[in-house]
Amino acid sequence: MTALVSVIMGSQSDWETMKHACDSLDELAIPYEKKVVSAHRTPDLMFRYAEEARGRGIKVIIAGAGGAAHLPGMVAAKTTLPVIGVPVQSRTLNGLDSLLSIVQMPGGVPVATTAIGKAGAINAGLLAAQMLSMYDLEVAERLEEKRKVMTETVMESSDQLG
Ligand code: RP5
Repeated sequence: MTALVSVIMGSQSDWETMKHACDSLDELAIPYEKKVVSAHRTPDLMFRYAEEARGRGIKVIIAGAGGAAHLPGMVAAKTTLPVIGVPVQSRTLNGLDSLLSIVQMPGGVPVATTAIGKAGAINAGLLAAQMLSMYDLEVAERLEEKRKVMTETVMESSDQLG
């Protein structure tokens, strides 16, 4: 099945975080591709990848990076597809460096930035699905169902407080 979402990350070490974005997409049966593309170590590949993504049928790009996290912003500079940036939690600065690197884009080149780490990666997958759901009613239905289950789970946990 042709991938609709691209999940890219600056390093293999980001996978521990970015796999949660893939889990969200798997749960909603959305076809995606995943790849390591580094802004600093493979800049030419990054530009080519961003330039060709729309032509290959990709609708949304999720880009995760940590530290000097230039990947989401530089990919956004080379495509008009929506880009969701996930700040990976760095060891030295806890991900605040990643967050600030990704979130402070100049006017004209947007990146939708999520929370740092696992929650951000989960939400990046969900947000990509919600974008697709504007034109795909089956995805919209799956999202509604997922919300319903989440609500029921919270209600049940509340009942068990004693
Ligand atoms: C960034 O540098 C990556 O996104 C990663 O979060 C960070 C560290 O990369 P490694 O040194 O672990 O490969 O480009």
